[in-house]
Amino acid sequence: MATHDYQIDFPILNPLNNDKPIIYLDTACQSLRPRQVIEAMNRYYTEFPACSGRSNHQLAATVTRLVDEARQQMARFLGASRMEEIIFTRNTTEAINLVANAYDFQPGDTILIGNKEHNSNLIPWQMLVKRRGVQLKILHTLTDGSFDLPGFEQALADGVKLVSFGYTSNLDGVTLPVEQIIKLAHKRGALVMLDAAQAAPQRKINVRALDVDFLTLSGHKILGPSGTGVLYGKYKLLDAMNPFMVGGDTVATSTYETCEFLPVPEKFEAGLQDYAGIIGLGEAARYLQAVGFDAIQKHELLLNKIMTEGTKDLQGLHLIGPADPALRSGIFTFYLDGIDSHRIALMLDQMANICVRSGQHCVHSWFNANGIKGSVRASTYFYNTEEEAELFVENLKKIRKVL
Ligand code: ALA
Repeated sequence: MATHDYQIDFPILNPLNNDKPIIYLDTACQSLRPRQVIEAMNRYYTEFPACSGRSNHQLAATVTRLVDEARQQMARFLGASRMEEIIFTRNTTEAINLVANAYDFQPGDTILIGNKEHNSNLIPWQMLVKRRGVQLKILHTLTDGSFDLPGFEQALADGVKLVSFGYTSNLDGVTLPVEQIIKLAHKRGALVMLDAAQAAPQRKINVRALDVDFLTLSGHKILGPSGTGVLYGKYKLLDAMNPFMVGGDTVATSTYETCEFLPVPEKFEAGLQDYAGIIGLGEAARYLQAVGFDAIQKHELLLNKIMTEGTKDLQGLHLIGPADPALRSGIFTFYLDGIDSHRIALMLDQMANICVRSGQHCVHSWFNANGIKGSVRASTYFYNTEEEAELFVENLKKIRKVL
């Protein structure tokens, strides 16, 4: 992969702009954005900074057209059958909250999630337990960290309304066998939602081929603007759901007593939207498709191998997740005996401009259950080079030597 050619597109990586290059290994939190995305957003603010779907003047008509194009782009990106199945949200968190609050869950319904879920796929369900009397069940991974298919089948046999799993874990990078999961769940009449926030940046997703009922992603992890995201849902399901947030542009008309809601997707997109963000997100999807997911996966594996092999003899290093880097996508999460993870992250930053994330990565429940205080997560993408992965290893060794 010609990583250096891509780096030119990312302002903080472009060597022409920076004498002290940043080594950005925090893509699992937020990816960087190429200039094409930034320029698409700037065009909105400079050339047609108006509303979509409301006013009739020329600026508004341009925004309406570009928002429609972005929706079509995201529908193609996910393989949706129609663009109305794409709901723009602020992020994955909002998309999951939308389903949790708008789907007609009944007291006693069971929601099944995994034991490594991000807080965004845990807390909305905990709230439903309190507010609507649903039951929340947790499926634990097997001792080797792999998905417990027999345990899953057993849980389904007990009756489950919705299964909601992280497609790829933001903690250890492990991807679930989603095809099998969806088939088994549907056989037992359960709906499936996939949190694809970490999967969408590195694999081709086809919601129709998967037959998944709901799927969420965050724009900021796929080269898109902060504060953008998508909820995909099968049209029939979305159509039957009540809106979550209500207000302007969700209704066809209203009286003082009542209102008539617009169809999907408008009924789920209340108020003025982040038009620059939506247009930028469409551009991000276009850019990512041009890079290609096969190339991204191959490159992530190359870098993860360098980090895994380079640190395997480091005294007191504990890897979180499987030893084989091929099972961890672009994620390398670890802790070092005797050194606070935040201290490691600060030292990497100060010593070599290496940006990583430290702490519990919004998966507090897993860390608390396992009695682990925190960890350091280095996450790579196609814009990282082999030399950067080697520098990460080198600096980690230096830290181990001095502490
Ligand atoms: N989910 C994001 C992360 O893992 C915030 O860093």
